[in-house]
Amino acid sequence: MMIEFSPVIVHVDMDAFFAAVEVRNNPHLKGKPVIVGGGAGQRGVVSTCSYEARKFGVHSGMSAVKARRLCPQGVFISSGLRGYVYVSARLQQIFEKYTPIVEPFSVDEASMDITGTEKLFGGPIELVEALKQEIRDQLQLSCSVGIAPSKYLAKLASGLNKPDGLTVLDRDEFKRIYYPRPVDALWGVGESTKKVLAGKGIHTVADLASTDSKLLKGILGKNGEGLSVISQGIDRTKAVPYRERPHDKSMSHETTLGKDLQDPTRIKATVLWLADKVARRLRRRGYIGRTISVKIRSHDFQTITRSHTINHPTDRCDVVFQQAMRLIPKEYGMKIPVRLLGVRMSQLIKIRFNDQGDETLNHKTGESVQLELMVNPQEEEIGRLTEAVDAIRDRYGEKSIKLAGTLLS
Ligand code: TTP
Ligand code: MG
Repeated sequence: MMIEFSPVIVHVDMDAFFAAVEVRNNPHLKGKPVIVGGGAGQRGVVSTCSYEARKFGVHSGMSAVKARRLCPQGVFISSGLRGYVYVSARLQQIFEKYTPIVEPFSVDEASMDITGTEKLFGGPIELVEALKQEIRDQLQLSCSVGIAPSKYLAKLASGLNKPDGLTVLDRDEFKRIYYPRPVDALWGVGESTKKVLAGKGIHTVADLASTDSKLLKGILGKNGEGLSVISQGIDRTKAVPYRERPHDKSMSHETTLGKDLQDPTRIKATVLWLADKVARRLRRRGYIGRTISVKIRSHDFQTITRSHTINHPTDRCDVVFQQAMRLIPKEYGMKIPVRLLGVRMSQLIKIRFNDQGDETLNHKTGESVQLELMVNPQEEEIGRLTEAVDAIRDRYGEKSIKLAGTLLS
């Protein structure tokens, strides 16, 4: 297809990402049905699986027990999240060689606005071919790519010819392919929306596109309008590079102390409370972060900040707390009374998502697409504790549990 549209948006989605990284790291697994998550002795769910395993009907989110039944010869592997996050960061660097406008979408997906820059590579298709080749050469991984006039269409296109696909989708082609399909062929439309729409006689994407947007708003609330636009193949949202995303750049929390603190124990308790707030927000929104910063204002309004970047990104309160404490110069709280304390996490990496996108990420409903984090037993223990604490707070509110150390403050 000739590419005559503008802007030109490219969406890259790695093929069987976690499984592909495992196969690359263990070449004897090549060609085998590899299933990540729910490994030996593990309960839980499948994070993803190789295309060989998909032939047996195994898919993401399925219980490991069922996967074993469908594919007894499958090679089950615990996920090594840190390795995947590292590959994800390498991918981001490669994308940025082709255009400065790269918007990460999840651990293995990104949108790129290549409008204008494609000329440097001879055209959009040539650019994407060069990109795919570079990913193959540098990372020994394959991806599927969509090229379209919008982010949404590019995302859909990337899924049309998996694995190792390259698909161009303009608006006319979108209508031709999607209009006859059921509404849940659209990305972001799940079972419950499908049911509600079916109750109103709306079954196909074409039905959706021809329904008045006000009517859809009446049926689905705020999301109805968005869905109406998208069903017509229209999406005007721009790709926003990571660095420019205001909400996702960093997460922080600070507090002005009731009275200037000159008590190291209380400083410690306050930092723990702040670290807990920040870590919890990271988990809730599906991020891990690498850079921890503290902000300290002394009684005379002098403010200092200190930061440190750790090797393994984290969303854990205890790690954030320890790093934050190390960053606070000893004299604060001893000789110098403290007025304000803040903890910030930046260099964030998105590791969890749900099919509603970021804004509606719900800790509970997001669980079905949660990455399975397999770490050493001690970390796993802390992880379980963290999950339990999160669950109680989700149910009974922020104040229902306090970390022991913060009871002081
Ligand atoms: P996806 O891109 O949805 O899946 P995939 O890359 O494994 O396979 P595909 O070729 O169809 O794109 O997700 C990327 C990674 O995110 C995936 O490898 C594992 C993780 N993930 C989970 O842990 N749980 C989930 O439910 C899903 C959907 C993904
Ligand atoms: Mg993928």
